[in-house]
Amino acid sequence: MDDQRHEDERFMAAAIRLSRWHLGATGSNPSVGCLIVKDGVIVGRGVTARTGRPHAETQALADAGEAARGATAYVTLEPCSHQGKTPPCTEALISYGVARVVVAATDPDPRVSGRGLGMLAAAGIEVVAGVLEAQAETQLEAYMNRQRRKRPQVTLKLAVSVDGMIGREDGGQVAITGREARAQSHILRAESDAILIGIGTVLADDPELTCRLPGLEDRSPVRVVLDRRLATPLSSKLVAGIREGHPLLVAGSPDVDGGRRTALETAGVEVLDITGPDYQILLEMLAGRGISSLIVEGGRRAATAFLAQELVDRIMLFSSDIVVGEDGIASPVTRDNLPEGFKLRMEAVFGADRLREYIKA
Ligand code: AOF
Ligand code: ZN
Repeated sequence: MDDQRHEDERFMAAAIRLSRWHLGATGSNPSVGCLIVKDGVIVGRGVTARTGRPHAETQALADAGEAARGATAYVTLEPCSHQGKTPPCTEALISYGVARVVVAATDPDPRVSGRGLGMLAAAGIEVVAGVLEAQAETQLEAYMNRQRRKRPQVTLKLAVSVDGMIGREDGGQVAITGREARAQSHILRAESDAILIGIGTVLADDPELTCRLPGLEDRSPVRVVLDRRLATPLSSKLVAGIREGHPLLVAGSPDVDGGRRTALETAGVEVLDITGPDYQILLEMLAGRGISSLIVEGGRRAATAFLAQELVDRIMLFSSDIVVGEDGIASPVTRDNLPEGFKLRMEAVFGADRLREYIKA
């Protein structure tokens, strides 16, 4: 590999690492990373701001200031060419006098797609596209998925005991994984836009579904409950969390008695009308609100429904050495019983537990 290509890949890898910083925290916008490099030295850095603006490039350029003149900009996603809520990043790159722009992935957003690269080239800037494209696509996969398929990327998260169980029939909470694995699942929450469970799990476990890692509480996902009869208790921790700033959506039937609906709405719940258990429609509604990534976190019914409707794109399977025994609830997925078409992408150890990530080919 020639020296230039090698240097481009090295800085792009750093830009991709930087882009992870705001994953799941930029609203409908992807979390993009940008580095401005001059004579082999990073002179400016930026990552898409929380809630989505300003974009990565304008922040990196402001950080570099005059040093951006004649420099190379490394951007994980094609710079935008549209006049959105902020002026296009291509214009900023041109006016700061950047000499080269190296891009990893092109932007499927129809307002941008290819036009960003074209505008830069037309201004006499050397444009190199496709550097570490596959890695950037993986980093941006939730956003790419929403743009291309008009629905969020769905991750099924399961914690499975050594005897293949995810809980106990009597409803008591069973700690299947340990502290380290739980912390990792909270990182997953921080990096996701939304998290979903069924009403059965609400009633059995009264979960919060927030990210409770110190300092990351405000990275909690939007919480969604599948609750046909609108039975989510007003006294639940989910409802209490609304006052702490964690939105709660309840997807239920429009036929339910209006009193229930009003009570939930008064408590700050947003009720989504879904007429049946067709979750493709629900996913489209979530995508329409800018949600690109969704974790399905329980229980067995919700997991089974999403699997049966072939709406799962990724499985995060935590496994432990705990034995649940006789009255256990069997997991719809185990290492030896994967749904068709899933392939292992990553395997890691967290304390005494193991995480395997499977992705649909
Ligand atoms: C960039 N740099 O850091 C990001 C980009 O609503 P707007 O105006 O903020 O535009 C959203 C679109 O901007 C989004 O769909 C995607 O095409 C692009 N995101 N572009 O140049 C960034 N986050
Ligand atoms: Zn932009």
